[in-house]
Amino acid sequence: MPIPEAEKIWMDGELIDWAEAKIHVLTHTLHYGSGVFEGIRAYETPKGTAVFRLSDHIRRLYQSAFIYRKEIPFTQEQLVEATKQVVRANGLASCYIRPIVFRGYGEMGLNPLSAPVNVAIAAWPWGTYLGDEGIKHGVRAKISSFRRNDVNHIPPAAKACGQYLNSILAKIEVTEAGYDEAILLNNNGFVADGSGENVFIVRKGALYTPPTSSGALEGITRDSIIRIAEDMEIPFRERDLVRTDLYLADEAFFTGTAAEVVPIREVDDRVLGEPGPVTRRLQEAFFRIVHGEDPRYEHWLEHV
Ligand code: PPE
Repeated sequence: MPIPEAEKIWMDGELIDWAEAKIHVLTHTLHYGSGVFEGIRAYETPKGTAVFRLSDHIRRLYQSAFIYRKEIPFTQEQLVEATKQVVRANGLASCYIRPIVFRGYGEMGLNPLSAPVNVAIAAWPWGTYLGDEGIKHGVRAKISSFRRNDVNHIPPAAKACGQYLNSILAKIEVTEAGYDEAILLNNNGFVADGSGENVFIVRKGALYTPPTSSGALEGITRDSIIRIAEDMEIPFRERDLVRTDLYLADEAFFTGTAAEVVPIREVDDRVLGEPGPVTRRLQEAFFRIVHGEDPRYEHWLEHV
């Protein structure tokens, strides 16, 4: 996807011009993937632009950094404020926001602890991640032959730059084969998540998603959907899923900040069909909430 340019990027405490947000070629994270990042969305609401669950995203950014013993030279409150500032400064009514905390220039080698820590926050307009058709009619998913990073190899609990090589391998494999999105199994053969999404299925009216111990990221959209489903009294359980649970599901869908809520129409050429009623209800509720049309979930919206 070509990035549509916005005007300003926040870097280490100040707003600078988009074109000036550059780093040295010997930046530690460029070589070793030692950064951590977040993906956040802001939406237009009747009360102005609001960032969806911003504080929860920033909290997860600090948790990712904590796993890699990286100290972020700002407080969480400062990064929450900086994120809002980026959205305001670019005049974006709705956008995708990418905070990244990376090991900067000054040290090489695998012990990162003395390398500097830099922080940048960028925002730009990003439409549907898996296509407008996909969000309406569902996407074709394929299980990748690459397995999800094991919890004791590159812990999926941290949203770290380097771990996305795993997603990249899976995404290339399945998109080159003509599918829209990859699903990764873990080393034990259980479903973990999509290349950049969590996975849910519906069977006999109940909702299931794999536990984070499977290697699934503790997604903020995942958590939102679980809470919305509970409020709708849709039975829900975290449970290990095998590939045939996906084949035999009545409905299936992906969740993620970039992807939002996307129905899965096919898995490995087994046709599940058009989005089912539970997926539809959850998807509609999600879009109403992020657009500020459901007062019960106002607390998830952080206005800029
Ligand atoms: N699993 C993975 C592997 C993942 O990368 C994401 C987010 C999720 C689940 C869903 O998490 P959440 O966004 O908190 O609901 N993926 C981010 C990056 C996507 C990209 O292409 O870059 C995102 O959606 O922002």
